[in-house]
Amino acid sequence: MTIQPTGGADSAPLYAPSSEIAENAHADAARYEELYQKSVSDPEGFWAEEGKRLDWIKPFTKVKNTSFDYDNVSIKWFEDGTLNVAANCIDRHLATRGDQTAIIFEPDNPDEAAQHITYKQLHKEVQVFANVLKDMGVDKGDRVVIYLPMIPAAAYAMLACARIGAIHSIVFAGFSPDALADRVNGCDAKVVICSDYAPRGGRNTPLKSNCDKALLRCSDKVKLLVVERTGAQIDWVEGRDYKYEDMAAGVAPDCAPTEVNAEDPLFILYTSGSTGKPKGVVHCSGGYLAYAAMTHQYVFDYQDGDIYWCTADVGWVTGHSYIVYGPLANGATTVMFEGVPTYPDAGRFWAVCEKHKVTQFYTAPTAIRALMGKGPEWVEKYDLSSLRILGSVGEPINPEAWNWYNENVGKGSCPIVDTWWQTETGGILIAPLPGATPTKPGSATKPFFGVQPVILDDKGNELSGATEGVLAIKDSWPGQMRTVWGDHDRFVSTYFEMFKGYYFSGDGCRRDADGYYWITGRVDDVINVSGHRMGTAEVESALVAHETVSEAAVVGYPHDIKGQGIYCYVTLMDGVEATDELRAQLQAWVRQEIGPIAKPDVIQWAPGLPKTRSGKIMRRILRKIAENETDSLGDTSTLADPSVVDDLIANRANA
Ligand code: 6R9
Repeated sequence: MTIQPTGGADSAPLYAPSSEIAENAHADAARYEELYQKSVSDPEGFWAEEGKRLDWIKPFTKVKNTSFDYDNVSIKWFEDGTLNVAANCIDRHLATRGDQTAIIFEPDNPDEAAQHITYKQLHKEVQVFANVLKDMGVDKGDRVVIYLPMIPAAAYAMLACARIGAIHSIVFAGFSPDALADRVNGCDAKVVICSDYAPRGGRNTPLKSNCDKALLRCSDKVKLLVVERTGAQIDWVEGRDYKYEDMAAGVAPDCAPTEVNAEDPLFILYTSGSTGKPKGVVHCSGGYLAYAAMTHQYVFDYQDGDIYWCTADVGWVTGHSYIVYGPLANGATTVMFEGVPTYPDAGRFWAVCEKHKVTQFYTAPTAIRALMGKGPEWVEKYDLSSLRILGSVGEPINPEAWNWYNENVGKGSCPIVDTWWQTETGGILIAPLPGATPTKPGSATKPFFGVQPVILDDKGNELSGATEGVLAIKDSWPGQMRTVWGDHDRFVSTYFEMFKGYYFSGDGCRRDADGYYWITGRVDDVINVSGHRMGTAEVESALVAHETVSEAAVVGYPHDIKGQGIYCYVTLMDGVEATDELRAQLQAWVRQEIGPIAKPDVIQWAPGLPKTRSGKIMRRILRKIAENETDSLGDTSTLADPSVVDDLIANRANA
């Protein structure tokens, strides 16, 4: 059985789901239409029903209370219901699937044995972890920062927080001590959880020692809980540091779930915006979990017995919603992979799919492009017949990568779900449903239930039919973020100010004649490097923090594997010599300040930057130069000194 491309309304090929997939899926085309219509014509009724997919301690009577009105932005779902998120992800499955595997842990080193953790074991581990946190003084509403590799303890720690009503904030284990300290301080965390080391791709990141450095910049009340991963040597600060294994041996085995309100925060996740300071995106308990669970079930067509694998890291929102919360709320078996796609070789993903008989595989275009470059032989070595559905997330997937994924990994018979969403949206907003939506390579296709995308012009007018503009959403959905931690005004001004009455996504988008959505990338100063979001301002402020740098401007440029690369224009202090050595130093500096993902790909020395007479850097021009589109620079006459542009073009670095 092969999926045959047939023509859509435009020239893009259209891949219809096979009848076998459509018949067995949670939704076929007719069902999608019916449910979608209901979800937008009667959101109250639709979500009242969907809210029941969770176990409530006190059932909700109010469903939706949301306003996108600029003067009164407020989002509440199921607001008078109470529940416990960990009980929904674990306890309620015990009677029916206690011995089923909840988490398959696949370590970085393929010679190390995988672990199969059942729901019963997960229940035990999470209760003990919760009691350890309580012992350390963590109460309902307190913040806990988690800085862990992709090991089961990361899931235990998240669920332990949820069990006692504490709010977790995960910091990606690839972030630097400075980035970690900013986030610990930003949410005023009581406890930080780390491991001794983080094995990844055969290397070992010293997480404990990173914490030691970070905590020098934090309140001395912050406690550090250290989980053992490798057992290698670490330093110890008496009175501040707690060894998890010792603590766990001394606590009670049972911990009753704490009752929380649907609108109590479940987690904070810091993400980049167009200004320098990351925002603490707040997600709450009830609506988020219902939405994560529902999207996981429908978009991946999750069925009992499936082995679902999302290759993201729990440090990103994809790991929150689609490794831990969504799958576990659905009683699924979810794979946690500690490693990287190319270690020990470029066949690792497929080796893991074969080994665990993975049915749904969800990854990022950057990984696909990297593996594509290694040749199809790495895929062909493995038996991938267990795969049923493939997913993509993080950035637009280019049709070449889509086709390669479809032909080599899916063997032409696995629907590809290209899922568009954001840290802010909590769950998938635009994506095909495997049994319902014919796909087009490069399009995220159609909205999920309850989601009303609109395309606006730059004045905020809704455009109809086939068109292009910015992507906004017309009404709330339960997984939506509620606020920016500690700064509700920033929440309102970032997402609701520019286009009144809508949630503004920050993405550009095209809609074709079939009503399909094609995301064209960010329209703000956010760049997307290997699927990781980064504010150009963050890289700029790291650069100017270096003693030799007087000014810096950073833009994205097309990069074959990463999607976008980081291109920096740097003006040095008077008297500093521009050498290749200094260039390497600055690259290392940014890497150390933010983390390896932020390492500049290109640094071009810029004796001057193109500025308007009021002193604003004209990034549009810098972007064009970085993209090597110097013949379409547009109007440069408003520049204070147009000659700087000629110099930048003449000395353009070869990216
Ligand atoms: C889930 C996640 C969000 C930004 C988003 C957009 C880009 C994500 C995409 C996509 C095209 C897709 N993005 N998925 N662009 N097609 N399927 O990635 O969250 O890290 O917050 O990034 O990523 O630009 O605005 P986050």
